[in-house]
Amino acid sequence: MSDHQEHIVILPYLALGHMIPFIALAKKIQERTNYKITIVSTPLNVKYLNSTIAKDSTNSNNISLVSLPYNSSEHGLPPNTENTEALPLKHMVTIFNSTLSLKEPLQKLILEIIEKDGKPPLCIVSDTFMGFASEVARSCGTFNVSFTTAGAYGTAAYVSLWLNLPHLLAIDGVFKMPGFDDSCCFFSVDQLHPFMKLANGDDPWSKVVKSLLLPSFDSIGFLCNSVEDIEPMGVKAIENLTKLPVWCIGPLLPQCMLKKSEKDSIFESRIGKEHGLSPEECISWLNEHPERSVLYISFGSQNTISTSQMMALAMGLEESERPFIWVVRPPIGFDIKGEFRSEWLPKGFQERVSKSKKGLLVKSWAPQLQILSHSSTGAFLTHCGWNSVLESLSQGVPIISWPLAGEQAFNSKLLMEEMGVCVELTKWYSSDVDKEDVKKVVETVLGESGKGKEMKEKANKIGMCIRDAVKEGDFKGSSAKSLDDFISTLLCRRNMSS
Ligand SMILES: *[C@@H]1O[C@H](CO)[C@@H](O)[C@H](O)[C@H]1NC(C)=O
Ligand SMILES: *[C@@H]1O[C@H](CO)[C@@H](O)[C@H](O)[C@H]1NC(C)=O
Ligand SMILES: *[C@@H]1O[C@H](CO)[C@@H](O)[C@H](O)[C@H]1NC(C)=O
Ligand SMILES: *[C@@H]1O[C@H](CO)[C@@H](O)[C@H](O)[C@H]1NC(C)=O
Ligand SMILES: *[C@@H]1O[C@H](CO)[C@@H](O)[C@H](O)[C@H]1NC(C)=O
Ligand SMILES: CC(=O)N[C@H]1CO[C@H](CO)[C@@H](O)[C@@H]1O
Repeated sequence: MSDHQEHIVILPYLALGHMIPFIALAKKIQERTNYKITIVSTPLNVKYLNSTIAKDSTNSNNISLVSLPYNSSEHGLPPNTENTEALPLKHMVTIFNSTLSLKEPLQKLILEIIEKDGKPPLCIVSDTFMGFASEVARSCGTFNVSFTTAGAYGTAAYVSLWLNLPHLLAIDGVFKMPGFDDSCCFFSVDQLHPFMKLANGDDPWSKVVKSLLLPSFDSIGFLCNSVEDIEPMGVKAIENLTKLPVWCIGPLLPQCMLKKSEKDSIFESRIGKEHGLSPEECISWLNEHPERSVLYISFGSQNTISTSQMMALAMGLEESERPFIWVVRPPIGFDIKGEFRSEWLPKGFQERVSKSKKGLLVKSWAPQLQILSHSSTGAFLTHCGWNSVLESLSQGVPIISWPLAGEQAFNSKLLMEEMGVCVELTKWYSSDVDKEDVKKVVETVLGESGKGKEMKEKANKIGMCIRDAVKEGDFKGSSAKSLDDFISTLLCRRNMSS
């Protein structure tokens, strides 16, 4: 390797929803700078990352993968469990905590890199949940940067909640979220995931999450997979909480979604996932439906709902008579990778909706990007994971939210209150949902007039803003400029310290 070539080491959290934007970030920095990038993870995740990167013909040899020793059994996790996908909820805090064991091996790796390159890497970009990388960076003479794969608003609320526990002071179920501007600082205890509601500083979740997040404040700044103009109050809140600069460099989405004109001709598959349904089949089904008429339903790769919720959703959909594509995954209590069973849905549901062409049930994974960018798609019922939110908004598709984990209810609040592009159907696993609720919300959001029309217009505007943010060339968008600024800040710091 040449003496001048810079090297960046990146460390994603052990979840697919985090690794996907990390790979996109690595590619983006690599293409822009030609720096060498090393992605670090555990053995099985590296195997997965390797297979997804290998499938991508545009990858140069300058992105490499290194695995750190990790054995899930030694942490009390099921054997060969190295990421959160399909991991039962009760183990979630254990896998979080287990990541601390990567600290020493990471340090050893950085020292090896220094020996090989003759200088420290330019920086370590670590997931906000891997704050311990800050200490490793310092001890090795480099800089630490925190990358949050969630949105700015969701990140700020999530971090503030765990670090400050403001809900303990709630009055009538409402509390102020420290760090947020006074105009948008009121949050409701209802918006808290059951684990957060119980957090009091002494429970395992509070202790573990705090110990992982807090060291991230000791970095030189935060990278965020978002666009500053779509959630300025979130960006301000992170700056206010951390006293660090925030670079919004998102959305980290495939190119085909960001250039409206090309989207119909490009079939880029979602990395690492085998489709249950080919994009072509999906498109031809969508082609048979009027513009903006179809509801797309998916709760992501990590989450699922209960059997009774599935029943209510199915009945509500059938009564609404709106066409839908539904990615059906086994409900809670069933093996997430198991076979589909018809008893999860009302009797005869599948046959009826298939015969009437009202519904398309997809049993593993749907080509989400193609569906969202199709003009027949009118709304997205989603758990509000940030990747799904960005995918939907980038295409101007309004959202029906059903938060299930993490910071998702904060995302839903942002989408409803600040952006006006969303209606919330219900929350979490245990909540009751009625077929009438489903019907009502679907009617509202897909409605051609009133609130539905308003939401569509707002979503279109936000979509344009998102696509503009990543434009390169003479009229660079805000995220492209922000990425330039990030890289020049690193170089500047390197020069100051050497
Ligand atoms: C990645 O896969 C290739 C084969 O496709 C293999 O030669 C290589 O050793 C793998 N690298 C890692 C880090 O697993
Ligand atoms: C990797 O980076 C080096 C230094 O800039 C460059 O010479 C080389 O062509 C790059 N390799 C690939 C495969 O892009
Ligand atoms: C992981 O640890 C368990 C228990 O200590 C051991 O039985 C197993 O062989 C280890 N697995 C690997 C891949 O080293
Ligand atoms: C920063 O956070 C504090 C404490 O929550 C709050 O009072 C203040 O208004 C915030 N400042 C800005 C600019 O948002
Ligand atoms: C987290 O891991 C450490 C060992 O690294 C252990 O001492 C601690 O008890 C664990 N905490 C929880 C809540 O599992
Ligand atoms: C833990 C650590 O190394 N923190 C450093 C991160 O970067 C800032 C800015 O350079 C330093 O002040 C911290 O000490």
